[in-house]
Amino acid sequence: MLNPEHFVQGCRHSETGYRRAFAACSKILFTFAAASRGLSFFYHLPLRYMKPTIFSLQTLLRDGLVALSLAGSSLLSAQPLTTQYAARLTPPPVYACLYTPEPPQIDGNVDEHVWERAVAISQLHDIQGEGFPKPSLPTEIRMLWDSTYLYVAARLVEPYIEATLATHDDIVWHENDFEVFLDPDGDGLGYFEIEINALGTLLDLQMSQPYRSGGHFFTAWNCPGIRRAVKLEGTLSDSTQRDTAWTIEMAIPHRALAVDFNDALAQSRVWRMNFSRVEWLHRQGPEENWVWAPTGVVDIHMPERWGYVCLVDSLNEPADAVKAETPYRPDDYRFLWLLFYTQKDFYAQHHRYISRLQDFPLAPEDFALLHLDAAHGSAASLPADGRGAEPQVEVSATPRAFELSLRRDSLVLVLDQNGYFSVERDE
Ligand SMILES: [Ca+2]
Ligand SMILES: [Ca+2]
Ligand SMILES: [Ca+2]
Repeated sequence: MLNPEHFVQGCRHSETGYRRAFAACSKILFTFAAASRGLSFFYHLPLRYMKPTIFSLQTLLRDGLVALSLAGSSLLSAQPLTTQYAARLTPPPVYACLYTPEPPQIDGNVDEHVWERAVAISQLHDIQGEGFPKPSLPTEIRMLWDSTYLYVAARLVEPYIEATLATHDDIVWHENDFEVFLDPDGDGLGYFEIEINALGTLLDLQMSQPYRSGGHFFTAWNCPGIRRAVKLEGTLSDSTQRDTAWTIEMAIPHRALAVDFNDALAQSRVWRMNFSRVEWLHRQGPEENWVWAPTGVVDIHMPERWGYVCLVDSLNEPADAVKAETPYRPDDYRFLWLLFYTQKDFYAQHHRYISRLQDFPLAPEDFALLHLDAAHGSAASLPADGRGAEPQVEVSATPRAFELSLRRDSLVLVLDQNGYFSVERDE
């Protein structure tokens, strides 16, 4: 029998293989120290305005920072990349998930006092994000955690509660459902999906990697030890009566999400998660996909777009005073993903990846993500020796594979062509 966990380990091993291969590739380094000296603006201008840049190019070449190439300029459009990919670059939500000394009773009642302290997510969005209709029915979601479980409570306002699929691992999203997506280690691979309908029927599966990277799903994975309960404020599948809502309570064991023999908690206290509510407003479809963190396209399998769920220890502070912190700058991460999306579109056109940073059609506006002009990384705030807050971006590629990295201080964010993301500490 195929063990999904082994498969995920296999994936990771092959990822390591790729990364070794990359190490042999020639690497091109562009240091944003140039930007801190006010040069990046001029460096990127040549793609559009050749004339005024001669002096700046000379300066750059004198600094030995770049050898300019316009090979990537066929992707050039009138807009900066951050505008072209704006729907996929909105900041994901960040949620402070509070520790609870007292576990909630998994009985479908989400009004018990334990839940009162949990922060409520009360606004879902169309999966495509801004500019698309807001969900017509309210949903409220809360989370808590302890040393054994992640707890999820949801209340879905629903005038007609319907569900007929009753067998475990039925495709419950063919009817109205509630879905939880979990990538505890945030590496974009080996993540989990748990869906439930108003009958309490579960569809639980593990994904090797997103479909865009050739991923497969394993419904044979049955979230071990999960506890759940559903409660109806109304009657099931009875169209003669108007209903109010249905509620869900889940206790998901950390150990059920373990990869590489690690407890998910030991791997990370900041999980990547999303919630989706599939609502068939019209029987013939298409279905609505209302999500916590919009991905920007009709594809939930973009773990890089999911929310950050920070499992915080705080017991005594009021929930809204608890600070949720991500383990790296989300904007640095988004900059890497901007390069990723550009690579994928470039590959679709040219059947090869861009191998040098200077070949990306980046505009000065795109560097705003790196906060070079903001308090964090302005020229004025950078240390005189050029080290410290300035980020360095590295691109290496073969025609069919690539690796992107962004180093800021001792933290290195790494992303490859499969969307495999890792954080390395370079002491
Ligand atoms: Ca309860
Ligand atoms: Ca993962
Ligand atoms: Ca399953």
